[in-house]
Amino acid sequence: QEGLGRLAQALQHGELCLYYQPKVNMRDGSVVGAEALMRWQHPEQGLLTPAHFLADAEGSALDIALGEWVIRSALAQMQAWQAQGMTLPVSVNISAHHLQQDNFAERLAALLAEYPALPAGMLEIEVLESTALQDITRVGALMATCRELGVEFSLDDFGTGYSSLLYLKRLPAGKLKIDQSFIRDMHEDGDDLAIVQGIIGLSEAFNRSVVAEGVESIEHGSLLLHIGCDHAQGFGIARPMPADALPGWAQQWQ
Ligand code: G
Ligand code: G
Ligand code: NA
Repeated sequence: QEGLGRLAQALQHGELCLYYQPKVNMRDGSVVGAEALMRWQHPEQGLLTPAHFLADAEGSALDIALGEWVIRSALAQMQAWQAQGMTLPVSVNISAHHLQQDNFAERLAALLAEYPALPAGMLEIEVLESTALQDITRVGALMATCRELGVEFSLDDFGTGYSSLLYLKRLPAGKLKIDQSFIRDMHEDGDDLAIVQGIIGLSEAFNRSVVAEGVESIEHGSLLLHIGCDHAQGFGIARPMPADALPGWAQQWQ
């Protein structure tokens, strides 16, 4: 497949990079982390987001190579930031296909070992609730193994999957990310607000932390604080940005 070959070449030629979108604690103003988001600096088409190229790779060997590149790049970036005096946990998006490889935990341990000065607890893996997570018992055991290495998990787009509550019950992920579709209109749509409040209540009952995605406005932020969700990510706080821009952004945000 031509698209896949070109994407593999992009990986080899260093055309891929990670953008970072900050996550903040709105209550005390601190920057609590950043999500790494893949970009392709395409020589003809300019900067491409994953929607334009990542679907082709799903479920392929390239999917795994890309995921390992993302983990290694995020670890290297955290180390570089740390050398500049900024300690910032980073979350990466890992596909269900990659996560379910038999040697995932061993490979992750090997990647972490390349960066011995970084506490493993600074890396977080975002997992989509997806039908592609076939064997939930096995995925739960895998998460437990990775957590022993210190790596945290979050359930991404929480509430949009087919079996969110089952995932919540069975998967030892420390964080829930409330999907942006529920945040967008929650100040006008009582159903959305009820769902957001419900997810916050579930997170408390299950002793997980919660992050709101898609926080675009002051109204979103103040309503979330009012109903007990302090952590947020969204265009209203910052758009995804190149790694070099983040230390400067964090300084002026404080
Ligand atoms: O970056 P953007 O806002 O366009 O991201 C679109 C979607 O692509 C996000 O929902 C995210 O989950 C996914 N995505 C971004 N970066 C990566 C990545 O490195 N790996 C995988 N598997 N998905 C990613
Ligand atoms: O689901 P996930 O966490 O991977 O979502 C990341 C995607 O959401 C990226 O494509 C990012 O650019 C996008 N995103 C982040 N914040 C906002 C926002 O406030 N509004 C909208 N519409 N998209 C956002
Ligand atoms: Na994500």
